[in-house]
Amino acid sequence: MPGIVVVGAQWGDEGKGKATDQIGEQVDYCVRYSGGNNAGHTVVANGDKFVLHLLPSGILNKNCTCVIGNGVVVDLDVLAEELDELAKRNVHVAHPLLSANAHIITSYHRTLDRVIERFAGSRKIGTTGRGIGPAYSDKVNRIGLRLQDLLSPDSLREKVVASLDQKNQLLVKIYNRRPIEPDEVVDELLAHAEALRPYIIDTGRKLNDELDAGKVVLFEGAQAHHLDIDHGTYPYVTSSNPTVGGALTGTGVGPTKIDRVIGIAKAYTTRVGEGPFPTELFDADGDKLRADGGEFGATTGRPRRCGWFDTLVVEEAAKINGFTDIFLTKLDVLTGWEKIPVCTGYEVDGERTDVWPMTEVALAKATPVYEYLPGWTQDISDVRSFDELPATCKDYVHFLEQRVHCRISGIGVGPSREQTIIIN
Ligand code: 2SA
Ligand code: GDP
Ligand code: MG
Repeated sequence: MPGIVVVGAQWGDEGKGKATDQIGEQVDYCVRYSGGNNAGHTVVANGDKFVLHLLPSGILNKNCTCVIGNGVVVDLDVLAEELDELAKRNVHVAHPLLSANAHIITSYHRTLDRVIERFAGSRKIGTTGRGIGPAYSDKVNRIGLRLQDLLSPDSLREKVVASLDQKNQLLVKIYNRRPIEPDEVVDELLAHAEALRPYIIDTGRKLNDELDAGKVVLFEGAQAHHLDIDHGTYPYVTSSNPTVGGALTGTGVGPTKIDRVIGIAKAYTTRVGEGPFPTELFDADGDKLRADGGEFGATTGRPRRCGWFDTLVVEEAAKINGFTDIFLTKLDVLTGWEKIPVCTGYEVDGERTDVWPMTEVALAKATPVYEYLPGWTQDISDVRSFDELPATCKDYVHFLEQRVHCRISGIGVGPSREQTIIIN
């Protein structure tokens, strides 16, 4: 089993960190392929909680080499801080290998992200403010800085000057901010250069060589299908490709090396930031899901919007990414509801549909159609085999499986590594 991809099936925070950490025990490499430190991936290992933003979630597994692929945008301060934080907690990990082609998030990207959001008013996206969008914009505009530029200070300086030329005009004339001094930025970046030099490599070549030698590589998605710049609820999306294609372009590995694509889906739905969310609850039920599930942003601490499981959301993700199987997480959070609503269709302009709408206008009008499944009261957090789950809980899992047309191969019944049911 050479290449395994983990992809979020909803709007993020499905529990990808926990799944990646767990699979990380059995793989040789764990690679981040998209996004940056906008991600908040939680791993609970031996009772200790770690929230990883930029470091791959396999980092806590001693035998797993971690890689930050070319599709990632890297904030150098955050990389150093995350490694320091682990060391302070007496967790000594190997430094990840870094793609020479990965782009850099600078202080001006962070500034622009926050200023643009502030000026956007009602059209804001609800970004994490980590500079993600501006860094990817520079990449696409071909004025980005890459990790390899840290190895050539003169060329780095030229690129910073060129990039700031446009941005300073915007900051001063439109946003009424002070211009940014190129030398300050160059100094900030070069302060990291010597420490990073040994780890900046051609990760595409390395991963392919290792895959050819029979090693197993796990590609860890960040964010999720419906936050994808191409397939998500545009414009309320992140600026990269969390979907399965991003695992290829974001690392330099071909599709023939991938033989498993695991979708991670929460047993209900959450979203953080702006954008459409048909099953969102605005009442006490939503507050209860948020409280029971601890639904607060792992990076920003923002309360997450909560709602019922939406089969159209997950079926679409399963189809477009070609999920081989799904891990259903946080099923324990649903314990205690007498009836659990599941959205199995939308009404749009009086017409029923059971597939994801094509246009944002149709999605904005979609009202969910629910089926109601009986709940269960038994605490399932200590259950470790599917057969031991309450009958109504098993029925809930089977119902979702049928509606999303994909096998559920694992169930999360708590945040710890061992609180998992594997279904063979
Ligand atoms: P950005 O910062 O440009 O990527 O924001 C664009 C949209 O993408 C959403 N986004 C996320 N959604 C869920 N979880 C994310 N990570 C953190 C977490 C979020 C947090 O694990 O909880 O702490 O707030 C994440 N990262 C980006 C974002 O909300 C925008 O809707
Ligand atoms: P990610 O971004 O997809 O890695 O998810 P986050 O870490 O942002 O959010 C998932 C949250 O749910 C974290 O606090 C996890 O510790 C927790 N979690 C993951 N799986 C389960 C589960 O099966 N049950 C419960 N109760 N919590 C879980
Ligand atoms: Mg998260």
